[in-house]
Amino acid sequence: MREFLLSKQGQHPLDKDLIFLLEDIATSCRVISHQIRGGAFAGQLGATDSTNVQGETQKQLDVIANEVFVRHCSNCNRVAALVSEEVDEVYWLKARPQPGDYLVYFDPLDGSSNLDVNLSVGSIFSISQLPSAIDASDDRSVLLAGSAQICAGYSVYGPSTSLVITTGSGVNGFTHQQGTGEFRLTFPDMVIPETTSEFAINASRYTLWEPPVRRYYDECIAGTNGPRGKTFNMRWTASMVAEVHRILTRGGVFLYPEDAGNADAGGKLRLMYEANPMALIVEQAGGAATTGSDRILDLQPSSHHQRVPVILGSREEVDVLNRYHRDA
Ligand code: P6P
Repeated sequence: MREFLLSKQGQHPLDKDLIFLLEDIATSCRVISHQIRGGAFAGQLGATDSTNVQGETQKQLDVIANEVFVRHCSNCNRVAALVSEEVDEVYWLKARPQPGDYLVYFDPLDGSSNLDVNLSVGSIFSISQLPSAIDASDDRSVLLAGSAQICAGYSVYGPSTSLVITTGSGVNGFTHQQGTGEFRLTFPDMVIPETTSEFAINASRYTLWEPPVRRYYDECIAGTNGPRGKTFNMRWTASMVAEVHRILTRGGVFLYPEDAGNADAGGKLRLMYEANPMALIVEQAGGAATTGSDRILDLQPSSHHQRVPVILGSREEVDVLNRYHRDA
């Protein structure tokens, strides 16, 4: 991966410190992948007796994955702060952060409810830079809009371990080669098809949805005799990373809308370390990412664990959903 990142020195020069940080993140993903694949032997597939800031019971591997990210991201002396799904407070690494220092936001193990049933899970990360010198104790400094991200990526721990990254000039996919331990470029310049016939939503929440989402879903399942005039397929893997990777690979649209069950919390998915990185990746691959009314990357965060509605994927379908929200 390093040779690939260095090769981009021409068109879009990457700071050497950013390359080192990305290598540390890639190492985190390799270590987490190894821990997961050995989880059953180490009796680590189960839950702890603690809950995270999200109010979710933490899996042992959630805690381990968080520790791995913290340990490796702390290597770089340009990392000023870490924001983790698994930790309530902002983790400041420097007493006097400097302009240009990195802010790293991550969900160390997304979809961990899939672990004990051996389904795909992943890690999601986002990197921004401090715009100005600040007092380390000022947590508001990490509340940057998604459009400020300089890098975003995720790793899928599935049949193979993939690492997908954007640094603002397209999206590239790497696969972990077990023999050498390298992440080798296997999916250069990933592009999301403009149209799709595949949608992903947790349909068990149908009665909770707002009208525009029900309208979209009803029309998809109405098939060729319905208003869309074509049949759709549905997928739901309860792992955002796996859904996004499928969409990057063959197209599709993913929805986790605000509904009557999560409206008080603002939605289900978290803005800083789920929606923002995935929105940057999807847009860089030619897709779109909105809340139904706003472009996700334009949102000004109000807290570092803020939740938002998420609709992302093939541009044509996201446009249909935006229109239905406007009509409503
Ligand atoms: P549900 C995993 O917990 C997650 O945050 C996303 O990765 C995933 O898309 C969603 O929640 C699954 O939600 O309603 O299926 O439990």
